Order: sequence, then structure tokens, then C-alpha cells
Amino acid sequence: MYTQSFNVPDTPGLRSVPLAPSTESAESQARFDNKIDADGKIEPQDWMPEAYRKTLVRQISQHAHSEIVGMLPEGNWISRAPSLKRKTILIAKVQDEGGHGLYLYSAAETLGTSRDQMLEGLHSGKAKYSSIFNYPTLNWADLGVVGWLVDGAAIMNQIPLCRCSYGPYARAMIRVCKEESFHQRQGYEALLVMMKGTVEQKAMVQDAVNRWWWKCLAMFGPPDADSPHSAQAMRWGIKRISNDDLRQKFVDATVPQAKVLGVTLPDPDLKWNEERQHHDYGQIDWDEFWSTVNGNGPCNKERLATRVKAHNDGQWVRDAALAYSRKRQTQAIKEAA
Ligand code: FAQ
Repeated sequence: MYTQSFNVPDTPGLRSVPLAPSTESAESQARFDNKIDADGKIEPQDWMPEAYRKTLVRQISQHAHSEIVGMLPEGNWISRAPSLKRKTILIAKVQDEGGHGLYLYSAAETLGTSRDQMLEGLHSGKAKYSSIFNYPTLNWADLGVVGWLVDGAAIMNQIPLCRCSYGPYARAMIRVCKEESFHQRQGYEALLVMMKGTVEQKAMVQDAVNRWWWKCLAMFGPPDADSPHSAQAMRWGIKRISNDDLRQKFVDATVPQAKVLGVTLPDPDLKWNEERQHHDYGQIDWDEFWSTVNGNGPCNKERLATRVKAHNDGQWVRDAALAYSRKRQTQAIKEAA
């Protein structure tokens, strides 16, 4: 359902933004600029402007933390899945999200930022993660909607990242997108089954769609005009498609899916615009978005506390692994002597 076919051309006009000036040697800068202009890949050993490195670390950090915190709203439901089949699928999905976080922490390590530094940023509340994971999953229909819409929005954003100019991030995203595609499908399929069920089950699905729709639209980030990082990130080929263009693609792709499912998207202004060849849609509540991003959503405190506790509870595993590794090293030195 969500494939590389969503990998449409870059948002037009990007190349008209000049590259940010750098104080580094003109030769290194020129090599970097040429590679970016030729749509080549920047690799960890290549020289890169500090601002490029910083932007990547910021975005990869936000992304990695989203995958890790994103395990929590679904992990809560593993013990309450309605059948063995759904439980198996959910366990696999939550494990995949953990794996995505780890690939991304590794990608950030290639930029010189350690996993400990990244985790310190998350646990202290300084680093961001996606707004969407600060909302509660109230019932089983929410889990289907998270798969269909949250993973659907995530893939829409992530497929263009497979073409990101930074090699390790781009390569990590290829596998992530394949797995996210399975996540989206399993959510949609779970909802299709519920929509063939009782009146109460259908009402649960509609209620979950009503609660999640607008929050999923906000996942793509602020409107282009209010997005401080977009122009430069796109000029560097980190982001390929703007926040608003991705949001529009998501709306256009989701409307027919909602129709097949038999649910209404909760937006009276949602309608096809013949002239634009896109759907028009209503106003997103950006005050609510920023309030959530800034720590005041319904679950921010709970999510962070759960994450910090899980990390602290796992300290003995890290200690044991380190002690074992030191013991092996000491043995190896003794044997070599
Ligand atoms: N939530 O100038 P822009 C997933 C922040 S993965 C929180 O537009 P940018 C998988 C932004 O960081 C979902 N903060 O920034 C899954 C910046 O703050 P800063 C995550 C947000 O970076 C599914 C400020 O606003 N995906 O769901 C959000 O150019 C199910 C200004 O914004 C990614 O992270 C937001 N929604 O564009 C897991 C993909 N939006 O850093 C489990 C990679 C914006 O100045 C279960 N990331 N902000 O303090 C991106 O593509 C970009 O970072 C954007 C934002 C598009 C998210």
C-alpha cells in the first residue's frame, strides 16, 4: 500500500536557496557543495560543514527517540491483544520500532554523537520526539489506527529520507520503510476486520479515527512558512519534500483508504479540489501541537518517566555486559603473556 512509488520528485525551487556559508577551507567546502549538487552521498569520513552535522544529529535524534518512545503506547497493549495472532503481530511491530531506534542511534554515532549523549538528551527532556506519542491509546481500535495512520504518516515522511544526502541515515531508512509498510498494513487490516464486526466495534473505530486524525496531520511538522529548519535541510538534501507537501500527499492517499474502510475523516472542510488536483482540508490546531511538543500533552510526563525507569531498570544488564567484557579482556591479556 505504501511503497517507493511515493518517492516523488523533490519540492520544486529547492536549488534556488544558496548553501549556508562556512568558515572551513574553501576547498573542502567546494567538494562538499559539488557532491550535494550532484545528488551524491556524504559519508562519515567526508568533510562536512558543522551546521550540516548539527542538523543531521538534531533530526536523527528526534527520529530515533520517536521510535523508542513510540514503543510505549503500543507496548501497553501486548498483554491485552484480543488474540494470539494480534499479540504476535504486535510484539513483532514493537520490536521493529526498537530496532529502528537502534539503527538511528548508530547513524548518529557515525556523526560523533554517542548513544549515551543522545539518551541523556531524551531523559533530561531536552531532546524532542514526535508529538504523536504523547497521546493515549485508549482501546484496541486505537492500535489499528496507530498502524494505519501513525505508521502511514511516518512512511510518507520516511520514504524520501531513503534519498537523504547522508549515507548512513539514507541506508538505515530503506529497511525501516519496509518494516513500517508492514506496520501500516497490519493496522489497516485489523481495522477492516473490526469494521466487519458489531455496531460497537465500528463505533470504536470511528471514535479512534476522530481522536487521531488531526494529531497525525500535525506529525509532519509546522507549516512550511513556520518551519525554521526546512529550507536549509532541503538545500542540503537531508529533507527532500516539505512538511506541507508531505501532509498533502498523506491526506490524498488516506481519503480513498478511509472510504474502503467505511469511516469518515473528522473534517467538514475535507473535499477534492479539481483545480489543485488535491484535497483541501481544514485548520490544524497548532497551539495544541506546540503545547504537546513543549511537554504539556496528555502523556508527556508519563512517557518520559516510563522511559527513564526502563533505562534505570536495565542498568544491571549493562553493568553485567561490561563486567563480562572486561573479564574476557583480562583473560586474553593473560593468555597472550
Ligand atoms: N513532533 O523546522 P521544522 C514514527 C519540531 S517515527 C515533535 O519543521 P524539521 C515511527 C522540530 O524537531 C516519527 N517535534 O523541523 C513509529 C523542530 O524542533 P527543534 C518521527 C516536532 O526537523 C510509528 C521544530 O519543531 N519521524 O512515527 C514535530 O526540519 C508508530 C521546527 O520544525 C521522524 O522524526 C513533531 N511532529 O522537520 C514508531 C522523521 N515536527 O529540533 C512507533 C524524521 C516538528 O528545532 C509507532 N524527522 N517538530 O527543537 C523529520 O523528517 C523532521 O525532523 C520533521 C520536522 C518533519 C519531523
